[in-house]
Formats: sequence, structure tokens, C-alpha cells
Amino acid sequence: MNYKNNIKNKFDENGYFVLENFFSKNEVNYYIAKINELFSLSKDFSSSSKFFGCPDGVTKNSSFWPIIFNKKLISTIEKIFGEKIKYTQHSDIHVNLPAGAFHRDNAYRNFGEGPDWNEEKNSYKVVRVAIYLTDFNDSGSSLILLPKSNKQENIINKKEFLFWNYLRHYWRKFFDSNSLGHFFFSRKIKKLETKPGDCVIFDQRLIHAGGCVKGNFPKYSIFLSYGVENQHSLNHHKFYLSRETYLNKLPIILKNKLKNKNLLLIDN
Ligand SMILES: O=C(O)CCC(=O)C(=O)O
Repeated sequence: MNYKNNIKNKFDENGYFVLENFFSKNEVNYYIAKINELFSLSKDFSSSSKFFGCPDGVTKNSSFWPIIFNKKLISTIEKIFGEKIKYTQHSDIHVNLPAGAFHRDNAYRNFGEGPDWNEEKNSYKVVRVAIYLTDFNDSGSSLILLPKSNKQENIINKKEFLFWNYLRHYWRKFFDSNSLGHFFFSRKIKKLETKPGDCVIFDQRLIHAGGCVKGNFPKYSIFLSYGVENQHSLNHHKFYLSRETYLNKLPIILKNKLKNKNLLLIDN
């Protein structure tokens, strides 16, 4: 099996693909410095409990735009989809996002309900890209995934999903969310323990959660999104733009760059 088919097959089978060492050590250090600058953190910032977040941070800050145009990233996603892609925005920059509830990132999150699940006319081809700059061993940096949950879900899975999220909701009121690990008994659960520079590409409909943050160093992560030019990508873009914290209009320089590189979604 050649490399291209391997990427596509793995993504099609599980709903995600991991590009290990996507960023070099220099790039990792560069982006950590840029994130520190963004949140006015000192270069020796070492807490793993204080959270900082910038919704749509990649779109808003030009230092991060080279990631959007990264050739390796774009060609990997195009290999997965077999089609050209567009930037669908939905970006974030996080430091120490605490352990999260299980969730999907797409617009219509209940399995089988709503346009995201109707692929008669257009295949759903929208991905979230998660780039981790820190090591599991130092910070707990990890992403929890429920493989295939973009394609399959039964009633027991649904009930278990609700159970864990209900538990985490109440746990957070009394305890640190990072002290409750992630478990799932009715289907396979995959815990990706990240190395600096790892990049996870996943179907926006895949159930996932940020892992527990712990250790002596912060967890740094960068998120963005792409999709093929069809109604699903447009719905996704519209869904996130309806949030106050996302940029409604792209910065003009970015918009022109996206246009030149054929990455601009038509509704911009
Ligand atoms: O913190 C993480 O690694 C995951 C974040 C996440 O689940 C999200 O932004 O949707």
C-alpha cells in the first residue's frame, strides 16, 4: 500500500489521522514564543493549571497564518479527501485547556440528526486540525478520541456519552476537571499522548475530548479547520461565525492570500 492510500485508508477507517513530527523543533519553539507573546506570558511560564484561550486565534493573528498555508498539511488533507480544500476558519489557540467533556465539533452534533449526517448530495468532508506543541510526559498533553464515532453510534454509546458528560459537569463544580480521567466502555477509546509538533487531523463529527492537563509544563495547542467546497463546509463556517468570538470578516490581507492560493471558501 502506498503512502497516500495509507493516509486515506486510516482516516476513512477511524475518522482521524496523526501526522507525527509535523512541526520541527524550531517551529515548535517559534510558535510557543508567539503564543507566549499573544497572552503576555513570560518565556519561563510554567503553570499547567492556568488557562488561556484565543477563539479564532489563527485567523486573527498573522504570525500563525503560515500554518494555514502549510503545503504538507494541505496536501495531506487533499490526499484524504481526493479533492481540493478551502480554509473553513474555526481556529483556536489554547494554553492549558482543562480536560474536557466528550463532544463533536460539527454544527449538528447529535448522531444522525441534521444536514451534517446527510451525505446523499455531498459527502461530509470537513476536518479539524489539532497541533500540539508540548509533550505528554511534561504536561499531560493528550487528545482522547472515539474512533469511528463520525460513522457509527448505537444507543448504548449514546447513553454512556451522556453519563460521562453528566458526571464531568458535576465533578467540575466540586473538583478539578483534570482529576477525572476519560473512560469509555461501550466502544473503543484512543488516548493520543502527544509529542511536540504532532498534528491530528480529524472529521469534525468525531467524538473527542481534551485530556487531563498535569505536570510541570503548560500544554500548548493550535487548532484550525478545512473542508472541500460544498454545503457541509459552508454550514460549518456559518455555524462558527455565528459565535461572537469568531471573526466575521477575514482580515483583507489574509483573504487575498487565501484567494491567491485557491483556499478561500466562497461565502467570504
Ligand atoms: O484541548 C484539546 O486538546 C482538545 C480541544 C477540543 O476538544 C476542542 O477544541 O474542540
